Amino acid sequence: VTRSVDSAQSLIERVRAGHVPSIARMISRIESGSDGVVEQVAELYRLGGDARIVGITGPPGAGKSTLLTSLVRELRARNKTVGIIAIDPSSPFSGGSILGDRIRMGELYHDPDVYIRSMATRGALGGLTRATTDAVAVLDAAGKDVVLVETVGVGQDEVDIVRACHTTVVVSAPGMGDDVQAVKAGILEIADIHVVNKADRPDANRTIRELKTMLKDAGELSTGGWKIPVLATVAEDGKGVDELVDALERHYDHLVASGEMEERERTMAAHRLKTIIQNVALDRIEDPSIGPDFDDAVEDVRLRKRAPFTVALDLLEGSV
Ligand SMILES: Nc1nc2c(ncn2[C@@H]2O[C@H](COP(=O)(O)OP(=O)(O)OP(=O)(O)O)[C@@H](O)[C@H]2O)c(=O)[nH]1
Ligand SMILES: [Mg+2]
Repeated sequence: VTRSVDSAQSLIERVRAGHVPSIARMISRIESGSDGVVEQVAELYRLGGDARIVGITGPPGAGKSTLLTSLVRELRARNKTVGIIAIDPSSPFSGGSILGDRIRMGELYHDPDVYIRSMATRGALGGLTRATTDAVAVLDAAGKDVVLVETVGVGQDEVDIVRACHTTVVVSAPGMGDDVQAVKAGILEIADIHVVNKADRPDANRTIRELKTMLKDAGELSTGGWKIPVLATVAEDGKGVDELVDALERHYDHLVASGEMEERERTMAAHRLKTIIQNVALDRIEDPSIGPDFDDAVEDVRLRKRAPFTVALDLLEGSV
């Protein structure tokens, strides 16, 4: 027992030192729910809190992964260490390819100050999983200056990413068709920074104008003293990426100076707690060794013997 405590301790120390294989092992332990991982994550969580967490979201194919690669290059040029969690889009909406990303980000895998990890998307209740947010906490505790979280902006993830990050960057691209209007409408209010990627395309200016008009109409060009920038990038050759890093730094300074940082971190903590409570409650309710039988409860509701709300409360009480 002493030995496993020792090795658990040294794993945490190696993670803290930014040791790449140890970070990888720690995240694998999280993914597989290994013994003692809850305590390890708890310790790492207490040790973290210094990283800037930046969410990158947007419709499939907008160029998020390519932009991420250029963004990391620019951050490294400014001596920042970087962690990346790419939420593996198993959704049918996305053409996201891990293999493609690996080739695209290939050079980054050789830099010991960059750590990249793809993780499966969605828990039982949708959105970012506990494993994903725990992995962010690991990279934070590992001393990464910036942790980037890439998600495909369709549905619940869009809202979730805001509740897990200090700054949210929404990436769109020109010529994505009418449905991009709906996507934009859904993600308009979550962006701290808008990026129109593929600015090398001739129709990029129109997209930028449209986006600015939409923001203006929604009265959201500026919130809490922060003027939401609409930036143009060509992720493939890095054009506009230094302006994006400047904007990220300005936003961070704004959060600190305005006191909004505290508010965001409160939102992040509250959301994490709520998500965990939901997951734990559901796990317990569905575990027949703990509470009343879930399948029996389902039958009672199906046969209308008892009302869903009553049954749900009974299950919750029986599970504690
Ligand atoms: N012309 C042009 N093409 C780009 C640019 N950035 C990315 N692309 C291309 O757009 C395609 C999609 O790029 P990705 O980076 O995989 O896009 P993504 O948003 O990560 O895609 P998903 O992960 O599938 O949602 C690729 O073929 C890229 O080479 C750009 O600035 N200009
Ligand atoms: Mg991608």
